Amino acid sequence: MRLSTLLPLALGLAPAAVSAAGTLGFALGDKNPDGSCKAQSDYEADFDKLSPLSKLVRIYSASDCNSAKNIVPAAKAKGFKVVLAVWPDTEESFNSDTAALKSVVPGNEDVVEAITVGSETLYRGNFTGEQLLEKINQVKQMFPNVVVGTADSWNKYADGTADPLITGGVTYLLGNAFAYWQGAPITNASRVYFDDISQAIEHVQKIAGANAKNIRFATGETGWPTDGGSNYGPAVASTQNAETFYKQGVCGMLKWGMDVFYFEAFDEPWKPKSVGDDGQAEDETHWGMFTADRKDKFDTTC
Ligand SMILES: *[C@@H]1O[C@H](CO)[C@@H](O)[C@H](O)[C@H]1NC(C)=O
Ligand SMILES: CC(=O)N[C@H]1CO[C@H](CO)[C@@H](O)[C@@H]1O
Repeated sequence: MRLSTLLPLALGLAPAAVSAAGTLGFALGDKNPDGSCKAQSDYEADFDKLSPLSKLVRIYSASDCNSAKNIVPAAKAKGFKVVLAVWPDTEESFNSDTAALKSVVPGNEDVVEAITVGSETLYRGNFTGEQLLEKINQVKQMFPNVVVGTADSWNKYADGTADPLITGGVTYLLGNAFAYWQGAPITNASRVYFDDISQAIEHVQKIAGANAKNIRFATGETGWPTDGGSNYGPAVASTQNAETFYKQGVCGMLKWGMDVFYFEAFDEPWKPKSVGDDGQAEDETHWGMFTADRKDKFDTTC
C-alpha cells in the first residue's frame, strides 16, 4: 500500500474511492519443530499449507540455516514471493547474509519481493537512523534491481528515530505492532493496533512529504499467542483471543488497504523460553497461526 493513499484513512476520513484490500503475508521461521534447519522441501510443505491464504513470506537472515538458498527455489516452485533479509547487527552477520544473497538473488529477482536490512535494530538501540541508513544503502548498491528497506517497531517510525531513513530515500518500511506486548486486553487490542499503525504512518507521511507516494509501508509483524502461550498483563494468550485479533485487527487492517505480515506462520517449539521486560519467563512457541505440524488452530477466513 502506498502511503499517500492510506493516510486519509489513517486520519479517519472516508476514502474517496474503495481501495484494494491489502496483501496478507507471513513471518516464517527457518527451523523445523526439532530445531533442525529447513530444507527446500520443508519450505515447499510450508507454502502448500499457506497457499490458500497468501503467496508472500518474510525471513530474517539470508545465511542462517542457508535459508535464502533453500527458500528461493521453493518459492519458485510454489509461486511464492519472499522478503529476504540481512541481519546487520554485527559485521560478521552483515557479511555472511550479504554473501548468501549475492549467491542467490541474481537471476531470481522475480521471486524476491524485497530485502529488509535489520529487524527492530532501532528499537533495540543497536543503530541510530543514520547508521541503519548506511547499512541499507550498502545493500542497495549490491542489489540495484531489488527493493531494499527495513523492519522496526511502529513507535520508532512514530517518534522520529527512523526519520533519516525516510529523508534518505528508503522506500520499503515494515512496522511491527503487537498490541499484546503493549499489554492490551483483547477487547481493546485491535484499537491499539490501528492506533499504533496510524501514528507511524502519520509521522512517516509528514517527514516524507511529496515522496510519500513512493514509500510502501506495511505491518511487518503482528499477531497474538494461542493456548499454551504466556500472558502479558491484561493481554491473555488463548486460541480464541488469537482468532479475535486476527478477525478484527488483521482482517480489518487488510480491508483498510494495508499489507500485513502475520507473526507467525507456524509454531516454533524449538525456541527456548526468554525472559521478558517484566522478568517473567515468556513462552515464544505458540505464536503460529498454524501448529508446528501445519494444522489449523482457528478459522482463518476474513
Ligand atoms: C484502548 O486503546 C486506545 C488506543 O491505544 C487507548 O487510547 C484507550 O485508552 C484504550 N482503552 C482501554 C479501555 O484500555
Ligand atoms: C553498531 C552496533 O551497535 N552493533 C552492535 C549491535 O548489537 C550486537 C549484539 O546484538 C553487537 O555485537 C554489535 O556490536
